[in-house]
Amino acid sequence: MFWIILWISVVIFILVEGILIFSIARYRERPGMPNPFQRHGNMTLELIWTVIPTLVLFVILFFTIRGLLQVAPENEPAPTAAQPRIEVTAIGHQWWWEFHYPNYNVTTADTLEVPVNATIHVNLFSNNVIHSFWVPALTGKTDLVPGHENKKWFVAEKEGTYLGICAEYCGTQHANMRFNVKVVSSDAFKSWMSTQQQAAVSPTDSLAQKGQELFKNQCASCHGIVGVNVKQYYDTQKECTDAPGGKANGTPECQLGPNLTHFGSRSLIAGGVLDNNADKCNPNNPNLLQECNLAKWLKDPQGVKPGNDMAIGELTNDQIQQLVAYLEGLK
Ligand code: HEC
Ligand SMILES: [Cu+2]
Repeated sequence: MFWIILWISVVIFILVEGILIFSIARYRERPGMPNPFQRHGNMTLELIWTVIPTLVLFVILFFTIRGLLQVAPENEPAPTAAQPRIEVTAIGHQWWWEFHYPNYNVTTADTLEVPVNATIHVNLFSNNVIHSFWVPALTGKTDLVPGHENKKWFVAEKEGTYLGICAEYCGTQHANMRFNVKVVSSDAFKSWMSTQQQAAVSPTDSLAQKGQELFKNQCASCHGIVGVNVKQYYDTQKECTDAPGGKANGTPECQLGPNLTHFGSRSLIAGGVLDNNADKCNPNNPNLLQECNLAKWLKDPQGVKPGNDMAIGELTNDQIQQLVAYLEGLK
């Protein structure tokens, strides 16, 4: 449709500009010329320049309607052995994405991992402002509207990692509200899922153990780690509602920040504002604070992503080293 409209416009542009330039040159005023003939109310001309644009617009209308029918949503296919159905709730926060898999009781953030050739049924939930779920290479935009349950479905036919973004302005860090859709084989999905379902590993080295203590003291009010400060994954769609019975942010069932149980296996930090470059995050790296993005984040979350909800006091470099050792070990 784009190319058709473009070519129609190119033809009209060349025609109109051509006549204009020709007239400017051919009929320009010369010394001693009389006033030109004044024409008014010519029926033939009026008809020509009304009918031609009308016809052009009808041609465009035809291709527009054809395009609309091509992209109109079909009904969600019934699940089969070859094309199973994976249900996930995408929860829009200011400003990061949480993904809850109700049938597996798993909650993660920043990356939506799904099997190839499956029907991905996405429930869209927000309890704050309107966001919009958009993965340009896989599926169109659908809004997350507080108090209104939207849903959508899509099928990814090729393995790979696809960029997703929030497509509805939702506050100052709206542009840093990205996510990945990681499409993997169904076997890889199963093994990823069985890891995700386990509680976090207990750290064995002393640096990471100190990191865990720090986490319990300074981070557990906003972040959940299964096996440390929360018993199981929580479903913020159910828990963090404004409705009666819904819990306030900060209760164990409804944390303000992302669930970190398997943070070390994730590839993005805080809505994709940084990559989780774990290879640079060996706690013995002498340039940890310059090279490891997790360390940068912990050093100054407000500098990296101004206005975000992670407001913490300053950590010492030793504390950052301990937290990096602990969190990157949570594979
Ligand atoms: C006041 C609540 C709060 C406290 C306390 C807090 N955080 Fe956060 N944290 C957040 C929020 C909210 C985000 C997401 C910010 C965003 O992306 O906009 C976040 C993001 C993160 C992320 C990125 C996670 C991801 O999946 O992208 C890490 C890692 C993290 N915090 C670690 C910590 C550590 C370690 C501490 C303790 C020193 C801590 N946080 C204390 C609220 C908090
Ligand atoms: Cu948003």
